[in-house]
Amino acid sequence: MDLKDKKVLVFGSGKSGIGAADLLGAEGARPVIYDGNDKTDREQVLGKTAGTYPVEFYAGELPEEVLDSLDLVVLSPGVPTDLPLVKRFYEMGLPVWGEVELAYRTGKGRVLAITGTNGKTTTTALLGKIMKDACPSVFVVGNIGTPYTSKAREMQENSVTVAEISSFQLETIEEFTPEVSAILNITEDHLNRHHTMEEYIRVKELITKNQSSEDVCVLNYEDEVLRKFGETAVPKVVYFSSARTLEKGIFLEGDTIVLATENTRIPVVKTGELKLLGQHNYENVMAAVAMAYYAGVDMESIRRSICEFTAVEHRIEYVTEKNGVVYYNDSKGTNPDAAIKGIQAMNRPTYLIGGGYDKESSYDEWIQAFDGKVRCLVLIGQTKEKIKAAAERLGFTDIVLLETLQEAVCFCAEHAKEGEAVLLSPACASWGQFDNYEQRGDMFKKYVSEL
Ligand code: UMA
Repeated sequence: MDLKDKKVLVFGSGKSGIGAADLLGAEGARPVIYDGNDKTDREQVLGKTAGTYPVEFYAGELPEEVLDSLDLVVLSPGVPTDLPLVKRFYEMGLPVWGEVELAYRTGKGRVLAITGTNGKTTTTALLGKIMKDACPSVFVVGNIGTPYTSKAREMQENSVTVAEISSFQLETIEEFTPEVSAILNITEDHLNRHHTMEEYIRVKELITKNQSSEDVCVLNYEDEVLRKFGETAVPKVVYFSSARTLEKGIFLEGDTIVLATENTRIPVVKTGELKLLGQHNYENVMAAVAMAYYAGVDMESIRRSICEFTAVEHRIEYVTEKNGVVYYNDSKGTNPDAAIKGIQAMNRPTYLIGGGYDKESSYDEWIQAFDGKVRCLVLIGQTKEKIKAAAERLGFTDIVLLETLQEAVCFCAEHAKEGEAVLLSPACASWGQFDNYEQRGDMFKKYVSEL
């Protein structure tokens, strides 16, 4: 579609909406920014745009005459596709793209894309580093925090885009085609948005929707759903495994990551040479290595990059030590499965701060993973009563309910003793109390620094 002079509704005025509007404006389209929240401040939103193109703005109700004049709708990831207004767009026959689709159609060069319930940010950042160390023009975009749309116009034919793509973003792709994709794992998350596990799995698998047999998809062999998906997927499948030796693929053998192809067997690295810790991180490393290798990067260069790479902010991030108590920020633990990795990584008795926005998850497995390590579970947010009930049902009763993150930090600081840890790993999204997990993690670090 030639975007010139097209009237395009940009739904959502967050990061993605601003990125999409700026891209559309630069392409000569006429963007209309719309936000369902009627309290959205017009001046604040318009102030974030590039200011180089005419733009309309509406919040709350969208006037009928605007609706009737549209050529295209671009959805922000947070906007559900089954919202009555979105259903109306479909009924009207309007094309509805996600901002990833818009960016893909406007951008140039090769695309490597990663999805999965957990580990995608670390894998994206790591693959981004590998590619940056090997190629002159690399963009790391998507769910990781930099909207894909905000970089699309800078991309050239020789560019490589490394994109973290969430299920929310995959729901609205049409032509988006990564040359190499990866699905790291699929565990229960975002059921309030996708309603059933079947639908969540279907959406995640859409990352391969347009891939041909020339393209590659990297899949986790230890994830039953993905192992099965690999049997029928169209692209060439490369499995990774942290639990067994594979005939072909990439796997952990003892303490060595090995890549085996039809005719070679390459010992890539020993886990002790990596700065990333934990089995889940070795899986992320294997996925990134396989993606880079099949994207044509030299193994010596890959090896150097992965050995240099350190952890991502907000993911089991060491904050500081005060009075013998170590503070960790795992704000990225936005679902029970991610939070299980957080508590598993602790090697001291831990004051665990959890709770937040309700994504209709089950907390049982998370609570079972406490494994005697949690001295006290400090709960905040919408889910606190629900988590408390689940914990008590499972026989865990050292629970404190508080209102704010600041109160939680102060409580932990007052009670934790030398040799213990305080871990923010909420098992829930931050929405309701914070804009996003980054803000929640930043506030945690601020409150800790003020102790
Ligand atoms: N809005 C509506 N109606 C709705 C829902 C939202 O009008 O029904 C409006 C809100 O009022 C708000 C705006 O949309 O003004 C927010 O849009 P958004 O929720 O899409 O958020 P962005 O700021 O654009 O950030 C999005 C991603 N957010 C979500 O997917 C919820 C960010 O992922 C991503 O980093 C960013 O685009 C850049 O690509 C965050 C996330 O939490 C990190 N992702 C989920 C996750 O990782 O689990 C999927």
